[in-house]
Amino acid sequence: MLGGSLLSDKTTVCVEGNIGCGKTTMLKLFKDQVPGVEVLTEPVCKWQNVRGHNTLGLMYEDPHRWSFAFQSYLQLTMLQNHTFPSKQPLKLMERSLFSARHVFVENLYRSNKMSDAEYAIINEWFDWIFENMNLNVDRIIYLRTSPQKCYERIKKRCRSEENCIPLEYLQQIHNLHEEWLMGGSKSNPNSNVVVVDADQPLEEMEEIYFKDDATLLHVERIIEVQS
Ligand code: TTP
Ligand code: MG
Repeated sequence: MLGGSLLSDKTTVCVEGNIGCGKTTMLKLFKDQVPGVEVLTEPVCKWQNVRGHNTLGLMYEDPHRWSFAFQSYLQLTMLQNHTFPSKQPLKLMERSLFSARHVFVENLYRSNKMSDAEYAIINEWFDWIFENMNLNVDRIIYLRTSPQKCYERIKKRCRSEENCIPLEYLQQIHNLHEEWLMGGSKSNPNSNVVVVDADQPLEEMEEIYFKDDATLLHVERIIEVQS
């Protein structure tokens, strides 16, 4: 899954972790404080307005009916970010095609919200894209949180579509992140994953990102190597 050398022209790092773990907050910090980084936050607003349709809302209201359509569109928007030509040496992306597939689609299928045929079609698309397009991901930063913390943060931020998310759903999403990024699973064979304990208050995470040698500094070194 992961490929490319850190010495290649462009480096792509994807930030992953449960819903509400602090991905966007982290990306904003990088955008403001680290030169040479192109930050691509997740296009949630696109999902909320596909030619006037709030597909994120539809998916939460009736996942059996809408999850396939939603994940199909989401896959397109992720591909748009993967192929976005970065002007900076480091492209920092919120999420990826890989978490959409290995976490969210997988969860919808395992919880019987996506049918066998829908799952097969999404996977045909995913496999074709993976095999035919150069999705260069050099590193994943995994913001690892407890589902309980994410639950509290989601309640606090009040994204209206997410009012109905139960703790149990966050536990499932957490488990699949763990399976994908920590389990040495087949879906992530050559993993280059930096794990960050992101349970601390978001305000305190800044200190961790900018002081912890294993995370932010590592990314800065990538920029240094290239410049
Ligand atoms: P996240 O991708 O987890 O983004 P976030 O902004 O909630 O995370 P953070 O606070 O860490 O920045 O989820 C965004 C919403 O989209 C959330 O309601 C879950 C949903 N989603 C899916 O249903 N399927 C998917 O494949 C993805 C990537 C997200
Ligand atoms: Mg976000």
